[in-house]
Amino acid sequence: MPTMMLLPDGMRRWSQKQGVSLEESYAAMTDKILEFADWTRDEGFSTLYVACSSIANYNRSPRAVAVAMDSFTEVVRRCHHRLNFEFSGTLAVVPERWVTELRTLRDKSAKDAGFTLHFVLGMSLTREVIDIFNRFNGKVPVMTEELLAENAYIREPVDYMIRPGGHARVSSFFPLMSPFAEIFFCDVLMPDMTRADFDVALSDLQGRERRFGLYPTA
Ligand code: GPP
Ligand code: MG
Repeated sequence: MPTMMLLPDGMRRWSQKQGVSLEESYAAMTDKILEFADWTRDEGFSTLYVACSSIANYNRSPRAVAVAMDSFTEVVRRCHHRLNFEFSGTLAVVPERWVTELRTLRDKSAKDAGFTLHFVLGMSLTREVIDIFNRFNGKVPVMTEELLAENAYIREPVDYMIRPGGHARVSSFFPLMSPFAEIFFCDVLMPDMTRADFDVALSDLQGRERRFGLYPTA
């Protein structure tokens, strides 16, 4: 079963556009991620990864961090009874109260639901590699691809990535072990994303010839 990764973006701009608070805008994101998970599940994906934050995002104001973390956590509060929930990332940069609640929700989540929602927090490719190196330095003879994969924030390859919000970049959000992930960028701000926008993204992604570095098959 294929895997999907969502990079939600554009909540500050949506709050300005709608003339609402950041809290209301992030609440709209919460609703939309829940919908997005259902769309993904309906389409036969095994897992939806959500790139919730980079390390740099924790340098925002305490209020901005709290609004974002509360809104992501609210997603899990509302759906952990009907899907499996996992999370990973640079957890040392995430304020403890959210890590604690996410751990509790993960442990209570529906492990055999057949669909996983997986949050990645504090993403950073350099920090990810440095932390893995330091964990194993001197303890293994050589670093291997297997060891890297077993300890990466996302262990399996991500097939498709969708980034709403109008920015054609992945910044810190690229999954380390997914060199052949197909990426779709769209202008719609995350809270405005509709099922029709999702369908356009998915049919574009599914229509691509994935070559994995090879020449096309004849
Ligand atoms: C997306 O919207 C940003 C995030 C989902 C990361 C927030 C996580 C933190 C821990 C702070 P935005 O807030 O960047 O809006 P815009 O793209 O409109 O500036
Ligand atoms: Mg942004």
